[in-house]
Amino acid sequence: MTRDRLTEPEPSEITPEKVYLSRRQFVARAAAAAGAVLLAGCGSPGQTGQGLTKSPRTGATADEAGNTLTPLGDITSYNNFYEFSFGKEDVGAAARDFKTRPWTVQVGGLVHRPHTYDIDDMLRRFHSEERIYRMRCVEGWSMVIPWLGFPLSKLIAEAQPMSKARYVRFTTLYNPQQMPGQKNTQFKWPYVEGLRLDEALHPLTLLSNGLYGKALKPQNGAPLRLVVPWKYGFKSIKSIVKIDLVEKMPISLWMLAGPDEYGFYANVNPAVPHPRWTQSSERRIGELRRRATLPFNGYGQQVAGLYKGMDLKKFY
Ligand SMILES: Nc1nc2c(c(=O)[nH]1)N[C@H]1C(S)=C(S)[C@@H](COP(=O)(O)O)O[C@H]1N2
Ligand SMILES: [Mo]
Repeated sequence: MTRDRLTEPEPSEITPEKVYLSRRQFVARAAAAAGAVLLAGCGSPGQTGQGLTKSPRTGATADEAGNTLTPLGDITSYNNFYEFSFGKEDVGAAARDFKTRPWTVQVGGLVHRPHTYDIDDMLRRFHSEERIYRMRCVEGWSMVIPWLGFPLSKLIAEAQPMSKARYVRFTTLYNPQQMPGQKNTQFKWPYVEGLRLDEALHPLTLLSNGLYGKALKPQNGAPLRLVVPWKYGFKSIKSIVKIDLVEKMPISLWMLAGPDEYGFYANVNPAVPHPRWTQSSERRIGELRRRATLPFNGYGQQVAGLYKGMDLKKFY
């Protein structure tokens, strides 16, 4: 299973050409991947620890469509979090000492009741539930993750949006001291993402603080990250400090980094290839053969109505 990770596109293929990786980073990543091969086969699926494939919270082992949960160890050791590292298998170690307390989340912009929440007050106020979602990265790999979280709509309702508010803008912590990747000036930090207000209010849209029944690890976006399961993974912004209701479409970090490659909507769409690779199939982490990618990542019944009348090829 670890072995086919070697066939993933290299970061140099994934990131826009503009922000091409240094050879040193590439070599370090290849070495880490080669070392990991030796560990393949360790751990017993469905049991404890790294191989865990059963939610301790609900006992669930699969999503509503029968897709088995990705083992905990894979979810926590194969990450995209450029603030820490471009190498997926290095993020966990690089983020290990990331300070997630004290932490505040500022909710503001075009709202009648702006509020800065202490993260623990927020989590006491909005109770977390388990939601098993498929996550499809724009790079062509996917996982099935038992998140803990609460609907973003509850937080937005409490803020009372003004009628002018049309979009929601999310911002990750900016702290180059703690997040060394932010010293790379080829990206415009902090990481920013956005949703249309109706997307943000959709019942599937989650603010997550945990997975597999436990608090998020830093590499997965602790202490609070967004999860939008019908969009490519990059929309699911990590380690959020600010949520603003705004009038105009927010410009995300990825729209700035690769305007021809990463759009605002980023709905999973097998019919629209990335300019440099297909989106018609994906590799589920833990499986050898690729599987077909589904429109809206399989959540079309719930979300397709949000895009009625829009040309989904144009609005990537
Ligand atoms: N702040 C921030 N959020 C981020 C990213 C990032 O680099 N920085 N990477 C995104 C991408 S490309 C993906 S696929 C998912 C990965 O989430 P995971 O590591 O928890 O699986 O996080 C998204 N959120
Ligand atoms: Mo991604």
